[in-house]
Amino acid sequence: MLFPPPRKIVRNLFCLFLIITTFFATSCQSNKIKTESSGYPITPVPFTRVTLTDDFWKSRIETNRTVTIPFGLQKCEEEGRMRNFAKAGGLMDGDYEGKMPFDDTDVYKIIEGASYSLTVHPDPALEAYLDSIITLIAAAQEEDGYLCTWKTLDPDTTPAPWVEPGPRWHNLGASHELYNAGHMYEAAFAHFRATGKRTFLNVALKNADLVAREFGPQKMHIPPGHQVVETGLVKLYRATGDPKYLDLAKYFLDLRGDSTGHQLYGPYSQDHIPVVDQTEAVGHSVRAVYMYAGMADIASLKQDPAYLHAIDAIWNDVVGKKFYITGGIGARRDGESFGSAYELPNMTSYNETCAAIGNVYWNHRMFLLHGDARYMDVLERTLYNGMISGVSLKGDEFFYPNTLESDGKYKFNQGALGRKSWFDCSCCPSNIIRFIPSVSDYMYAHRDGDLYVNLYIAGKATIDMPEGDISLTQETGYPWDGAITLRVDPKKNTSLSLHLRVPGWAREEPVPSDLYHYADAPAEPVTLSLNGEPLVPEMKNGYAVITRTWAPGDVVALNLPMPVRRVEANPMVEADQGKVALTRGPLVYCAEWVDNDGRALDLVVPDNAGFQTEKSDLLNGVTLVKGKITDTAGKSRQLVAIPYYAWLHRGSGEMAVWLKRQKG
Ligand code: FUB
Ligand code: ZN
Repeated sequence: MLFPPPRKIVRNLFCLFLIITTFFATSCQSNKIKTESSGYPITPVPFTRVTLTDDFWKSRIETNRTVTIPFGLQKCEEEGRMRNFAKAGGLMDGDYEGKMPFDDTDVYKIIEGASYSLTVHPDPALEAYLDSIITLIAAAQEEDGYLCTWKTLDPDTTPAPWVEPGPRWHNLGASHELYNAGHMYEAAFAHFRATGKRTFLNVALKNADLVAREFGPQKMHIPPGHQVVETGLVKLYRATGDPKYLDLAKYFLDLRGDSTGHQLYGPYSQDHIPVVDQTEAVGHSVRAVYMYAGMADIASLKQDPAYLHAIDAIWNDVVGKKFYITGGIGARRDGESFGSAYELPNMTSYNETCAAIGNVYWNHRMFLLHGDARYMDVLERTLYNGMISGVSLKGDEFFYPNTLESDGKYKFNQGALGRKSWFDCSCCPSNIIRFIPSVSDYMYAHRDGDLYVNLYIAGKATIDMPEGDISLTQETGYPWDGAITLRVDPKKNTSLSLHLRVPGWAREEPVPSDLYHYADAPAEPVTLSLNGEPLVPEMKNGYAVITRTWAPGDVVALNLPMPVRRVEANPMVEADQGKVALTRGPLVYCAEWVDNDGRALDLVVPDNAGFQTEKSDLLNGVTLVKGKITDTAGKSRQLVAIPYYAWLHRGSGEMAVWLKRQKG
């Protein structure tokens, strides 16, 4: 079954009536995004202008489209998330189904991912199904714009013991009403952008108008416990050009650490001091990164130096002290939160998939603000390791935490030892669904006469530069191979600076801080040629910059040597002392029991061990890393390591990213 049949919908005449009236009511309004510019100094090239031809991401996106999206929709239908909207809209009887006050958001996030998917892969059946769900969502919206199904259905009961029942906006630290709203805004923006239809956007705007009426200095003067409404509001600002939404986003951020209207929630919700005074990443990691993304939006769109100063400091704290080599963040299981500086345990590492995705959102914004490749280094490391590990190769099972070590016994994944098909709190699967289709959003960007190439993924892009349209065609086997050719095809001869990111991993800097360093001989140098002639480019902020007048058919070849590299952690990271991690290009490797005689935690990788790589058909065609090593008993062993993202597809057992360097 491709999609769960929208049976309750087509049968319902009332819904048909709603569709028709909504259509007529909205057909006179604009179907274009008002502020197409992102509002950042650097403009990202949207994924809609990029066609991928690679094996790695294209197949992930296709799996997301054909497996994960339908699977997520089916789960939402089975578990009552769709019915909750129908019930709140009076289309059927019954109580709220679900254990979380934010089950609505899974539906929103899947609509967001499905909308992005539709943009690059039109699918009338999916589009019609989304129309049906949006009709239900619109029905669930109360007269004045309020929309949160569990509250509408019965404010006197609660889906979870940790949320107090009560009227609207009661217990806002836990109720997730504005968290629901934020994901609704983000999804509505995506749906509008993808389809040009205002159906969902109008629901979101009506809700945001209510929020704008009810929250303010002399009114409800309380921030939400969980951030995301801020970035959602910024998107509504982009959709409409109405500064009210942008101001409201800043208002909510400024409320943090301000106890005049509420008792502070504390560091868990980043509500201990004003955001502009925050310099360290604390508390719940997903809340935090969504907030930092929102702060970046305000720093840029409102050109606010205090915001900029704060997120720069927080970024240094994360990347310098709280960042796993896999790109994971949020070390502590307790409170799903950041740990203290250098607190990066392996076996118990939490690293929620949502936090990795939020970190991508945040770092992309940091790049758009600063134009420095270091943010893309963080983004890339997260993308290829601690984010993509969150979904199985088949696309129907998920990690919530992404641990760096397993003894094959500890059920680290919400009570399971393997990826699970769904969770009571299914934020991670639905976040994967919304994120994957837009991966190519992060590849290219431009500012004036500068064109940035940030990620190496084979495909073709058409970039709308002020100088005229430019086509870029990338050929590469990345992430398995660091040879990249880029054909530049301006419509006519065009003068511009091409900024090719030379990843930190190819510049002897695995991360842009002293948290990790390479502990072996430097790799061969990176080389570059233009139309076959070697070129020594100017290096600026991590980019090889080639400034010239480009002619159609110019070809740049960049070669990023990809030897297996040994990484060591800063001595302050206790968990990694005496250990080494193996990486190759952007990929972090791990040893899994199944390839290593049933064990992984007893492996010893001496400093003089040599490594070979071997292309394989395993796990959808990964390149293996092999080497002669020993074990803790002193026995000679053959190490076989696989990319971290691909572990736990072949049964559970020991796994380690960080391997001992010595027997003792
Ligand atoms: O609270 C909503 C989501 O549920 C959070 O972002 C996740 O960490 C999970 O706790
Ligand atoms: Zn999650």
